[in-house]
Amino acid sequence: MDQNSAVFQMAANRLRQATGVVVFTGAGMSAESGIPTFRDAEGLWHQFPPQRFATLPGLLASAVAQPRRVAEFLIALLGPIACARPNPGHLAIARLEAHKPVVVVTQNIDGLHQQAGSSTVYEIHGSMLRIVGRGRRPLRRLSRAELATVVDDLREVIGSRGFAFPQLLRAIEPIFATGITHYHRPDVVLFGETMAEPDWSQAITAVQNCDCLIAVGTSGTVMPAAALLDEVPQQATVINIDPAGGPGELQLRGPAGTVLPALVEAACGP
Ligand code: BV8
Repeated sequence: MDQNSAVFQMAANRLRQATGVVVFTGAGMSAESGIPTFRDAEGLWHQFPPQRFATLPGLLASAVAQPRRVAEFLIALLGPIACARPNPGHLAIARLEAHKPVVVVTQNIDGLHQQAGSSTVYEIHGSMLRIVGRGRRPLRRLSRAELATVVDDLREVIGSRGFAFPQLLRAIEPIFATGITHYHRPDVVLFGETMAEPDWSQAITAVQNCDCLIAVGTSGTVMPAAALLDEVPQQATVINIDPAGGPGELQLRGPAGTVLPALVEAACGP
């Protein structure tokens, strides 16, 4: 990313003049924190088709028919989240709050924006760090350490002889249980499920009232999240930060962990 380029300077000027900023992030935002994206070459959906692993009916059917494969999916999904830390991109977004009102709207479920210090974060696909009951009734928070223990337990049992559905359920009991008297699950929006509220409604309102939206690390393929960009006011600036490019007037092609700190410093000073 050439910080002397005209497009970078224009993006910095627009951000400096902005009075209300929305940062809209996808999986690419956390790539430099060690969390794989979904649709890049090594992405999760290439190894684990979402219709079988990211819908509730698909996941339950796969858990009965292929418990080892579901264990592998959960290890691949939860392992990186359990040991992730905010990267310089997350920290730069949090620093921006010292200079202007910032709302983060994230499709990610890893809690890294809050851990970096961002104070207004709408998790429109929910969070892996919260456990809910029926009707998404909040039950408790889940620490990264607890998540790491579930992953360690899965790694331990997956290789045992006779590993089957009952052993899988036992290993994931801290995050998922279903029964007549008890039910709990991660507060994550799977495909076919409605968006997390009130975050989704608040995200739409924030986008409708911003004058600068920075889209970071999203392929714009998942709906209705990607349709948020249709809610940006006509006169607002849309900056896109992604090595592959993406929707937006100003394209800053590069990794979030490098481009965001440079952009925030150019706009607001060190
Ligand atoms: C719903 C939680 C309705 C789980 C996720 C309209 C048209 C077509 C389809 C639909 C539609 N409306 C609804 C649908 C169906 C479906 C859908 O969108 N399907 C898609 C696949 C076509 N949507 C839904 O089901 C949604 N629900 O609509 O409900 C309803 C109404 C009433 C009653 C019942 C239901 C729910 C969708 C939520 C699904 N859950 N996640 C989990 O996280 O494991 S989606 C999942 O994809 C993640 O949340 C992820 O964030 C999200 C989007 O992907 P991206 O974030 O964009 O990630 P991706 O890998 O694609 O791209 C990464 C980008 O980063 C790339 O561009 C890459 O270049 C870039 N990058 C890489 N490295 C870096 C980088 N950028 C910067 N720096 C780097 N270092």
